[in-house]
Amino acid sequence: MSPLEPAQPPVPGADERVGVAVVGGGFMATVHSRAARAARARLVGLASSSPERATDAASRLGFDRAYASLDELLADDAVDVVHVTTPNALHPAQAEAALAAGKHVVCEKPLATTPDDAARLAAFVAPGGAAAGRTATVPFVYRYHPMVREARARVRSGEAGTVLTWHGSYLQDWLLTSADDDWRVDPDTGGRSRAFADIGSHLVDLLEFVTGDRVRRVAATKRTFLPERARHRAVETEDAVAVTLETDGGAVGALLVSQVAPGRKNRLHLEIAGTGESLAFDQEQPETLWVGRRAGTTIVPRDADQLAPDAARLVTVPAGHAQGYQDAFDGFVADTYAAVRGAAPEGLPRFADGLRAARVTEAVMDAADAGAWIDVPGGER
Ligand code: SOE
Repeated sequence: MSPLEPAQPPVPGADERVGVAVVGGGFMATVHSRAARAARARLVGLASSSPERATDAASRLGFDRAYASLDELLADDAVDVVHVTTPNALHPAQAEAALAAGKHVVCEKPLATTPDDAARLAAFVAPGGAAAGRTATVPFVYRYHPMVREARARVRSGEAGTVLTWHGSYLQDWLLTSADDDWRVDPDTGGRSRAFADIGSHLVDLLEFVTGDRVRRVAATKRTFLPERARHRAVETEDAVAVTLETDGGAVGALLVSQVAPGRKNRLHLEIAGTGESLAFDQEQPETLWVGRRAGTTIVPRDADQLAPDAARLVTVPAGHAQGYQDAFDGFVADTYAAVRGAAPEGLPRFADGLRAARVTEAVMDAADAGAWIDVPGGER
């Protein structure tokens, strides 16, 4: 890896379009590219695992050109922001190379497969780091559902009261059978944790984001129900994990994360109970927030006129017209590019948040392996 040299970050002028390149050509490259286009960026080019794949993905996703290599991409002065959408194990080297080349970076989660690598990346862009001032974000995109912001605003205003309990689950079924396979299954490409790093990290990020509280320690149990898959004969990464937790603020919580839950496609559900009200959000029903009080319950609709300002600003289509996953991604990418231009958008998930997720993930895996409570190191947010 090349050493980082201090460099002035490229800041496009107000009337210039942000120049974007993507590394990777899979599902997430498609989602990132759509969001970049929605934010009126210029889709400059794309690099993938081979020149042929890059050519195919660049033309499919509407980029001006394909690059034969990451080095070629990084040498292109027309690129202001690099989106890293490759398998997890490649993130640290590619994100670091992009920062060293003077680019702003959006790096898919997990930011890195070890806390040490995530800490190194976060330190580069922290004040005093070699790439300080550069925008470096991680797509914890569920923060960009307006109803998540509404829940957060109700905690921040005191309306929800003191938060007593957290519970939540993130359930999928795309890895349900031994015929289902993916690079995430293999620790060499995906990292030590699969289900928790891939989706449990979203759940904890959201709970910490909404409550402003932090996980202090965890106990966990995990299972690999399918030890053999189509291309992987000795699977070690977890299909499911259950976590009990305590927070700095004195709340207790329980979480279930599974990629083998039939019928659940992408069901993130979280609920917090405060002394004033309970708040529940379901990613498969993102148009509403359930608010429970002892005197009765309310279903709050995604109607900008009824929401807190930070929630209302993310409403992009009128009430009654569905707004979902890609819209959340679009909001995240739009805020990233606003930060590139010098703004400080509220709640933008940055590399420090990627480091936080890496630390929580490591603690959950350690707790499951040891059968003991494990403290989550803090201090980076
Ligand atoms: C696959 O599990 C996946 O695409 C995750 O990698 C994303 O982070 C999540 O948003 C949807 O599911």
